[in-house]
Amino acid sequence: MTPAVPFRELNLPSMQGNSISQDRLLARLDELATIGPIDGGGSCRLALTDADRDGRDLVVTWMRDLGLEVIVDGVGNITGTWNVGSGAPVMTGSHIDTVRTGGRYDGNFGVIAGLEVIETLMAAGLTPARPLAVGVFTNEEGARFQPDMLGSLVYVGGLPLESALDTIAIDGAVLGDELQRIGYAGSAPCPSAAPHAFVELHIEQGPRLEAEGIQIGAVTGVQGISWQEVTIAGQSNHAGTTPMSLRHDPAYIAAEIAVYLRQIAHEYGGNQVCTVGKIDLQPNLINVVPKSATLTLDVRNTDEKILREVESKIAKKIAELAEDEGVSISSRVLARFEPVEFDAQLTGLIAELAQHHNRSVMLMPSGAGHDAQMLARVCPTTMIFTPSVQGISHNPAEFTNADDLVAGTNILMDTMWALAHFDLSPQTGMN
Ligand code: HGY
Ligand code: MN
Ligand code: MN
Repeated sequence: MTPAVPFRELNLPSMQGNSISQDRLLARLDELATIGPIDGGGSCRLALTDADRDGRDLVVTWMRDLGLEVIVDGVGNITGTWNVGSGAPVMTGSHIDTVRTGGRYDGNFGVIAGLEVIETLMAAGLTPARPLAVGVFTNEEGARFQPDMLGSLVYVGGLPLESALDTIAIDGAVLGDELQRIGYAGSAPCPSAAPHAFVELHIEQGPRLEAEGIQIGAVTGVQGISWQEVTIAGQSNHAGTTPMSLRHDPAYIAAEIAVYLRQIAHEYGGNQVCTVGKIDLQPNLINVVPKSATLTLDVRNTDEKILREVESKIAKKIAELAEDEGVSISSRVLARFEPVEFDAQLTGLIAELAQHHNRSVMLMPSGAGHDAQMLARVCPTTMIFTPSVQGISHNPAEFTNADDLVAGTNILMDTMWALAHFDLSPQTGMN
């Protein structure tokens, strides 16, 4: 895989002795982590909550302090652009919304690293031939509103703005109302103009880099994701008087579904993962056989054909369980994205630059969803991963060593510079 960018001919910022500032990078990560703080040093900034608003306000302040042009689009995506050079911008960025038990690096690192790259280049007096942009995408996590990557999906025209604004949160709020309430119902049009290229820097959020002793992941793509909500309706009854033979117990079926998901993941092995992350029982009381159970299924695989096979086996199993127990089942799709392949030449460039920075590197797919998988629909896109200690993420204990954060950010800086100075021929798909 030979990168299309002969970066050794380009006087990269690192070749001129420039490095990003570790202190500034860590200080911003620490400051953002103080917004929506939770025990263990992580954050809870569910999309479009007051904490998300406060995080947005802080990032917009940093952007304005850098003199970037800040625009907000109709679904609340924020873009800070250093308007230099000419043509479509080279873009980076990520998200600052978190799951309820978020760590301080997931998403935040990609946004803050993008600002750090720009600040370093400005301080060095290096002006790129293209504008550089940093995106902060709305509701990447999909924890409050589904689907995940909703903001970047609208950004690239994959979801009409009107549908996005009508989305109902798990707490009943309406997305458009929440955008208005927090002051981020922007006027910039959706979808947005396609960037020249998009590179997202993110923690791996898994154990592979650390386990293999590798310092950088050059990401080849993102696995397919299937999210659904299953509602099981049974017969609420007295826990003490109702014989087992007469029960129609939704909690029992929910548990059987969770056990089956574990079994089928083991049966397929490989990249197959299945998760029941949320179960809601009603009336949720110790001495009442539940009336209903509502659970979420998160099923992923790098192979679309296998993913479909697993989905249909799960659907068949759920129907059999419901029949045996005499309960009724309804389900709705919360998210469904096929696996995405990133631009092989850009991923090759990441691998080359990692080696140039004396960092060990391996090509790997992403187990987690990312905004990059949406930007890949409109421009050449790739990702850079840095290791997660013990592979922990979506957990306040999430941690990445400072030297890995710095190396990843320096590689992002060189990557953005290279892409701003080397227009690939049309056949390579670069615009
Ligand atoms: O669920 C995911 O993979 C991402 O964190 N939204
Ligand atoms: Mn993320
Ligand atoms: Mn996440």
